[in-house]
Amino acid sequence: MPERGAVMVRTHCPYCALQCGTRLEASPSGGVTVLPDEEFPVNAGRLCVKGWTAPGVLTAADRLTAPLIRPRPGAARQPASWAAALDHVGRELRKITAASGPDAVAVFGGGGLTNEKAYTLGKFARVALGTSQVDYNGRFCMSSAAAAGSAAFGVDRGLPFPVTDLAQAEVVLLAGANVAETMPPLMRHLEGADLIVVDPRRSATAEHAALHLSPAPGTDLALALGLLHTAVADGHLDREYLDRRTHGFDETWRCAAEWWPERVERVTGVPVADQRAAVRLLASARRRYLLTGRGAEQHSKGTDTVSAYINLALALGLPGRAGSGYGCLTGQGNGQGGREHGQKADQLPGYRKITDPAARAHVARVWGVDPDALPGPGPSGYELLDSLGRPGGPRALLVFGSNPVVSAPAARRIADRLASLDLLVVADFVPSETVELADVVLPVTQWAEEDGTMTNLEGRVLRRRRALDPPPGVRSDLWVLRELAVRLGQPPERFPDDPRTVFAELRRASAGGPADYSGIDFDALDTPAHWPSRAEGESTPRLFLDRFAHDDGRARFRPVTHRDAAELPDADYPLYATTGRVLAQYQSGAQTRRVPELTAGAGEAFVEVHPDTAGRFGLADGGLARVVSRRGGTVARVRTVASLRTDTVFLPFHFPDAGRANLITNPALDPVSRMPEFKVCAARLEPLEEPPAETGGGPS
Ligand SMILES: Nc1nc2c(c(=O)[nH]1)N[C@H]1C(S)=C(S)[C@@H](COP(=O)(O)OP(=O)(O)OC[C@H]3O[C@@H](n4cnc5c(=O)[nH]c(N)nc54)[C@H](O)[C@@H]3O)O[C@H]1N2
Ligand SMILES: Nc1nc2c(c(=O)[nH]1)N[C@H]1C(S)=C(S)[C@@H](COP(=O)(O)OP(=O)(O)OC[C@H]3O[C@@H](n4cnc5c(=O)[nH]c(N)nc54)[C@H](O)[C@@H]3O)O[C@H]1N2
Ligand code: SF4
Ligand SMILES: [Mo]
Repeated sequence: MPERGAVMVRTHCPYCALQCGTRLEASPSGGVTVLPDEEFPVNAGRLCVKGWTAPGVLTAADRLTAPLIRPRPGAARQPASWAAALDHVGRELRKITAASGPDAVAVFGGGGLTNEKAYTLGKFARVALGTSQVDYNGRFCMSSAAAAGSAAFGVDRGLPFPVTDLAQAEVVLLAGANVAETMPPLMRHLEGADLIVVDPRRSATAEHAALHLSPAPGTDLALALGLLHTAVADGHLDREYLDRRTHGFDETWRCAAEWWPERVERVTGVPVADQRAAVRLLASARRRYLLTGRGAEQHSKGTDTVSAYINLALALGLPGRAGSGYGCLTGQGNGQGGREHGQKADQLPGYRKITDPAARAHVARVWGVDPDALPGPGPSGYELLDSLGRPGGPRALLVFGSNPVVSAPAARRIADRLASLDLLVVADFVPSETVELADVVLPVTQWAEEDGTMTNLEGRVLRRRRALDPPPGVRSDLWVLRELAVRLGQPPERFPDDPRTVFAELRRASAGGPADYSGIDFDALDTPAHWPSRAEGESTPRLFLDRFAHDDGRARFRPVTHRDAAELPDADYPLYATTGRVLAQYQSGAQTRRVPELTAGAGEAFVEVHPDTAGRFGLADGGLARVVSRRGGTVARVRTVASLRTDTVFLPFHFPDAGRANLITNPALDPVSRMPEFKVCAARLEPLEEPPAETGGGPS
């Protein structure tokens, strides 16, 4: 029972793509408590520690509550009224555009933005700014899986089935996903299955596995080819399924035929016996799933790697069959919706292509503009960030929902690019490391203070609901975009700031596209609605049961073969360094580093090292090390882990300043998805003296 005077609101966690259902209780005194929503099937009464503590960010001591402006280059920032801040940004943007053209202004969005914000941000870039220079942090997250999924199935929806289907699985292969830490409530649906975990580390998830395969970072492609090889050699090919539902197996087999198990063992380090055991386990079950996460995807060959895993799933006849399937575990809160509605460089709403004349005509009609006025595709996330302030590159950037100073690869280089801009505008609710560099800071509302929709990893569209009033001085992202658009000469009615009105427009803009939301009613979202929804009330929890989304209804094998990571260990940098996440921190840590319960156990940068390797480099457990690559060095506390490969070290990327894992990561890009190689580079370790007194978030 809510306390007297308290209001109970059903909404969802602000963080990951699971979008656990929550009940918020806002007390009249202004506080808010969170409880899991027992009725929401994804988390069914559970939350992880980040979900339980999410209200802490609402009341963060350093929460942004007034706009800030740097009046002149080099001057200190000062608080300003909203009118002054928006007028200043409008004037500067008009000046830059007049001098250097519309592409001199760039936009960087985020997969945590609601559908309405992501949609409006893309529209704002194309219509109010007229720029092609727009992309978002999902490029660093979902892009490889999206490219491979679209190629195979004709459409990209992370999971083409509800997570509750996994509860019936007998075997689940998790490739590069540490869900025990990154989506803990998901583990409950996996309890009945034998898990095969592919991870260079014996991760928390691997601890639950029936079988743990531990390839060297960057060698999954060889491993997946080898598993396909063994599956075929041992007679597990589903010929009937191949003939009826797929194209292109023969060419794919010609690639996999060359990856016999002994060769795969030499490249990956996974013993032949373990490869065979994995195939035997997969083949022994009727209900089986193959899921990929960032460990397999964040590579300069991420797209081919996901394709290789999909090829394996297709050869066994998994996708599009009740009780089986392939899926990619989407990451950010709105990682799915955020990649559908047009904040991506090559995209218009509804997952339409910006190069498709029919798509341009449709969306331009909804927006009330001339299709020829819409710009073409722009550069990908990393390429966009790396071009900032260079000759011919953008001179201004607007950031909504990302903290690239911590999360972009080769972070020092990107921070330098941001610092070289004439104008950096950041909308956020906390002073992130990227906010610290901004010339104009715009303080915005958080999850519990706003309405909107999010689309979780199952393509399920959800309602985010407002439970309490934002602090005075804070405005919504939609309001900010409308006010800026008006200052750029747009009619205000073209940029509504009411989420319900924006969603109604998004329905029309997405109608007929691959991610079709036209049948979804904002006010009826207590009833699950999985896209595509082409008619009022239609929901599609399971895709592909009858046909795949290609014109002929068949899935496509994609022939791929192994290649090395962009950088391999050598005499100077003898180790593989890989990066990822821990349970108690989220992404760049901008939010979770402000919650004391979370920093208590995970408050500073660390590096996992095998004890023998630590000894070899003169390091002690609990001491400090510099982890050095060709891009630079990062400072981390040594944690010796006996189950780790001796040739590999692991760093979480949640920490700021000198503790940023991204000071060492390699920005080599996948040729198809333009995903950077977050998951492997060559590195060495150096012991470091303890500094006299600790400063900042990282041990610097
Ligand atoms: N606690 C927490 N949860 C989160 C997030 C968070 O920041 N913190 N972020 C959310 C987001 S946006 C995302 S994208 C998801 C990510 O979710 P995951 O993909 O589960 O997360 P990661 O830790 O990045 O990577 C998973 C595993 O990949 C392994 N790995 C490294 N290199 C390789 C390799 O070459 N091959 C294979 N097979 N594995 C490798 C790492 O050791 C790691 O255990 O998590 C979401 N949930
Ligand atoms: N080395 C390494 N680097 C990685 C990864 C890795 O595995 N290894 N993973 C990559 C992946 S998968 C991802 S998704 C990225 C994520 O990295 P980032 O893009 O930096 O993600 P966040 O830390 O979530 O940053 C979101 C920022 O936006 C703010 N914010 C949140 N919601 C809103 C909103 O609604 N409006 C506005 N205006 N602001 C908001 C938050 O306060 C925060 O400052 O990192 C990538 N970087
Ligand atoms: S698993 Fe994800 S959505 Fe659920 S409580 Fe944790 S962070 Fe929030
Ligand atoms: Mo992500």
